[in-house]
Amino acid sequence: MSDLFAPAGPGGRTLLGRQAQVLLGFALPRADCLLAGIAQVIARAPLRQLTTPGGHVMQVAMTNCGLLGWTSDRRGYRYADRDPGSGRPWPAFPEGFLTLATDAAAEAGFPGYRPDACLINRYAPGTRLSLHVDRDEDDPVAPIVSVSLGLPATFLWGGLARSDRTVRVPLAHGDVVVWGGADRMRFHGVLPVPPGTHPQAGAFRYNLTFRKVR
Ligand code: MD3
Ligand code: FE
Repeated sequence: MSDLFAPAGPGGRTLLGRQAQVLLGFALPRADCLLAGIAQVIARAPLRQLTTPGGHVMQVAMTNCGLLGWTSDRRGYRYADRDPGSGRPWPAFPEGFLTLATDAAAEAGFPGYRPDACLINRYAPGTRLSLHVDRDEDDPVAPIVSVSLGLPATFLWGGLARSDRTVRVPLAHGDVVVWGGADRMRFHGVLPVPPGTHPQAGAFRYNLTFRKVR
């Protein structure tokens, strides 16, 4: 309990819950490779601001790679094996994506992780992601691995109910968050990204979330 939220340097980790932790700087040595992979995916499956079932246009621009991709429109949220924008299958995981996800999951206590989807989120300054739970995946305890790249941001880490108090967690370029098990269904979100430019990513924050959907 006393080590929850304890500060740690690069190569260290912050425990957010029993089965949720930040691996500080874990992706830093692979960040350039990951950004190159993101550019490859975006070239074939362009980023889009999706519409929610309620008719709102999401601020975050999204695309996917892997066998399945998360998507949304007036009919609902779902995973699809094709990009609704083009009708083509999502691009495969670029070089380095799968090993980063499996290495991070193993480091956080989830050996043998085999994600089948990777959602790519792009945030311009001012963009936020409101408090939500990811519940469109079949397995409610399989971990999600999140990789932050580019501009820094502050995450909100909540509880199992929307009204539970939230903790603010700063995340920087190269930080990786892994959360599964009992912590998988917690509410979370991202505060508006502050203005800035990043040497490798320009005026954007990118986030990869690897998921095991099926
Ligand atoms: C809560 N993405 O795509 S990753 C999503 O940064 C999504 O783009 C967010 O939620 C993003 O569904 C956040 C999930 C996450 C990662 C780290 C956290 C939630 C967190 C750290 C602390 C609290
Ligand atoms: Fe989420």
